[in-house]
Amino acid sequence: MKKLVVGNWKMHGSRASNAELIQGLLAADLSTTAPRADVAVCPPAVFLADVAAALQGSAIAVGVQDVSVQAQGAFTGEVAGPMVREFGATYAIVGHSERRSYHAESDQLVADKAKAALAHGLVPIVCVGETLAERESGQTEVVVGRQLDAVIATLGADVAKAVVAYEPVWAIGTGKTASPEQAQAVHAFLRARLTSAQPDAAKVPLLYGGSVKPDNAQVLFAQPDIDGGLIGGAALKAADFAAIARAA
Ligand code: G2H
Repeated sequence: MKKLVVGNWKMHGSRASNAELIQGLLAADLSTTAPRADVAVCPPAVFLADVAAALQGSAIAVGVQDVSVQAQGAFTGEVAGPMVREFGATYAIVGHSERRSYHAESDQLVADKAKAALAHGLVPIVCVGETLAERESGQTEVVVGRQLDAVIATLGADVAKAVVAYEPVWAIGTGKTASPEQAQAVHAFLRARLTSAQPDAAKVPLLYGGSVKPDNAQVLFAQPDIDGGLIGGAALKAADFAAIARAA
């Protein structure tokens, strides 16, 4: 399977810094220097049009970091799938742990967002992951299984069209990375859960996220059930992001 490497810019950047970052990514010529990876970046929604225009014709796709469950209407502050499609988005991250914790997004809301993304022509990148306390109390599979089950139940056979990202909360932006063995074990669990629910979902790309850097990407991506990465901090430096894509 071709790897998928997605940059999650979170709430970083300005028009000037984005232009510089994109210039660096285009100069890295990822279509030839990272041929084993599909690559995408997810800027803050307000920059989507700029970034999509700057990357048009390149090998780098664009996505958003969240999407509304609604298509339009009186939902102040929300951004809908058809709107971001119009501005060139291909992917929508849903259920990132920062949204689950800071915005109280439930498993069902995340699943509904994944469904809305698909309905509007976006590929949902559904994030799941456990906190440190949950891992230490042996609850990792219970937590990620519950998060994934909501998506399986809501999407049905369409879950095969989604991407799933395993992001242990304790490894996000902390510099702590799950060991390749820890990540692989959870990915194998997620693969089995998906496949037993929907045989077609065996091919759902499973991304790892959480302090992926150029120096740990290769060993993570070499694991049999790790199909790529969701990259935060290291996606803000063109050289680092390009090196991670090349590690695929
Ligand atoms: C996890 C990841 C990107 P970072 O949130 O989604 O960020 O690579 O900075 O840990």
